[in-house]
Amino acid sequence: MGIFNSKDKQLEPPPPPFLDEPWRKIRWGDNQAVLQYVQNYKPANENIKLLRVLLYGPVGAGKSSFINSVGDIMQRRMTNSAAASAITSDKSFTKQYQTHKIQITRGANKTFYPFVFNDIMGVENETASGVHPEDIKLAMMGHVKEGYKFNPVSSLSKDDHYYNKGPAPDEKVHVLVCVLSANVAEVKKIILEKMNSVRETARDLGIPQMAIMTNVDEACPVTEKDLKNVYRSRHLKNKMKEFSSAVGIPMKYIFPVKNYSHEIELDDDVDTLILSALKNMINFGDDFIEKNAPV
Ligand SMILES: Nc1nc2c(ncn2[C@@H]2O[C@H](COP(=O)(O)OP(=O)(O)OP(=O)(O)O)[C@@H](O)[C@H]2O)c(=O)[nH]1
Ligand SMILES: [Mg+2]
Repeated sequence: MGIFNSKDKQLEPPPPPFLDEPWRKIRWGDNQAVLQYVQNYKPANENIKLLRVLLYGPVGAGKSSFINSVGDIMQRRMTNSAAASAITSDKSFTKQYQTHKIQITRGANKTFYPFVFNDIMGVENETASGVHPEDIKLAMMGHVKEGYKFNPVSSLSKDDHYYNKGPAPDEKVHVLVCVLSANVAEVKKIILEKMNSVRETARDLGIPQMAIMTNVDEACPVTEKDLKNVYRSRHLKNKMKEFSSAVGIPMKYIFPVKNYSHEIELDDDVDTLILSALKNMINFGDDFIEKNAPV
């Protein structure tokens, strides 16, 4: 039986929540090849030792959790590098500018992967709250020194001790990643405006941009049950389309992920989505390094 409106005219039944075929192909369980690809990565230019990824986005979107999750996957165990918030709040948990490196070997001769992540304070709702968009721009250009404590009221000034006057090529950002949660109804206009001004700067600097959509588990119960449903969920696809038009990043540069949040063991499907996003981050950043680095 169909659904009838007041005039007894039959309405279209709602579309089924699941697509027959996944709309993006991804090789579940083929993590070894991607893991190896990432493990073997070396920046395209030998004058650049590190590929730098900058994550930005609303408070609580999962920026720190994503960095932690990449650390967990690369080190094949649970770690705790970019402490994530344990409670949800509208104030940013991350307060300082910090570079997160991932160890290859532990002990006396520590070595690190040649890609690093910069974690920043979240973009907040009010005008004088959260990270100052100008600080994100300065970070992209490599002017923000490690340990700088974000001040929502004013941006880092040129004579501040934390202002890096002459950033080296690998202190600059090579790929900008917008982080959004699939589990929010709508991103507020003021947040989008702040994010758009960051994107314009990245565009002017030629820095490649992509996005990750976190919390796909919380936003879609069937995906929570089985992460392999992520590209068959109509809801998540619509959510991605919504984000794509809100932030102006094409769908093909948006990657859904589920961050490690409560797990104590690694999971192959969680790893597949995060590695897929990570591989693309590295590739986009490396394209930029190849084009722009000094020879
Ligand atoms: N279920 C689930 N929880 C997540 C996911 N990503 C993040 N979380 C949880 O969401 C909360 C906020 O995550 P954070 O990583 O601290 O977010 P953030 O973007 O760094 O936030 P600020 O530093 O405050 O701007 C934490 O409790 C995480 O465990 C996800 O993909 N799935
Ligand atoms: Mg954080």
